[in-house]
Amino acid sequence: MAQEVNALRVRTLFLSDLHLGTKGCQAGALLEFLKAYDADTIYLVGDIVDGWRLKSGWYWPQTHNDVVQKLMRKVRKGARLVYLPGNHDEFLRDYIGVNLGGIELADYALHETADGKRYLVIHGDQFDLVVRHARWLALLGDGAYAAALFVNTHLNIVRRRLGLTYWSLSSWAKLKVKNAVNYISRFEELLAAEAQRQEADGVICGHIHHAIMHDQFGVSYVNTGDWVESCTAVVEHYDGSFELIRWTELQREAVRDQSLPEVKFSEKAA
Ligand SMILES: [Mn+2]
Repeated sequence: MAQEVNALRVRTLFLSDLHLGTKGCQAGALLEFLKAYDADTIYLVGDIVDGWRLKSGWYWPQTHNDVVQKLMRKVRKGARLVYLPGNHDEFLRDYIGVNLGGIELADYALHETADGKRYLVIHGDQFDLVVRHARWLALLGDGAYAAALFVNTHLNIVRRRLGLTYWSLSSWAKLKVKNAVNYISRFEELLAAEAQRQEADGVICGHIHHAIMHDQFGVSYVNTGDWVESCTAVVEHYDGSFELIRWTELQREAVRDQSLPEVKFSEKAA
């Protein structure tokens, strides 16, 4: 076992798309990450528990429980936990505004950074145009699409039908790189526009499993990524600056650094 590391304290931690309850969730890596970082405020930016998958068969190993326990332990130790449900944990949208055992549930949040900037924090499925890829919708055209979006927002059952095909960006990207790039930039543009509409300095979202930080669309766009493929998170330091953490890459670097003396030793021995 690795030596116990003192957790690095940050002002805010943003995590999304854990997809607990699915085999894809990299709960082990996530646990290590949660041991390494502590925060005053934690935002769970949607798709934390995958309710759709759980319905089609219970998958809940001990490590997934450990993740929940780890988060709750942080709450007991004084962290503020804000949970903004996404489309995969939309069953929690029925509890918006409720405080569940110290967890604040909300549709979206406006986060103020240490240096006074305001960020819209939201999962992002609300602005997902991927429903366009449902063939019957594409056939109906733009007017029907707008109507469908409205229905989508108001009828859980329709939403679930639209989303039932779990859409994996990476597998789709392999299929149609150009379309995926267009899709991502369209999503980013819409989220940036919503941030501007709400007079925020930026947006922090998840949903498309594509971690990145940029300001190509007039405001800051921050995507927290996911813990299915990329194992990424975003932290806000005490000076208000943001950092995108690519956990598996950090781990690889750490292992490389630690193994250097060993490599030298074995070279000598050989
Ligand atoms: Mn989502």
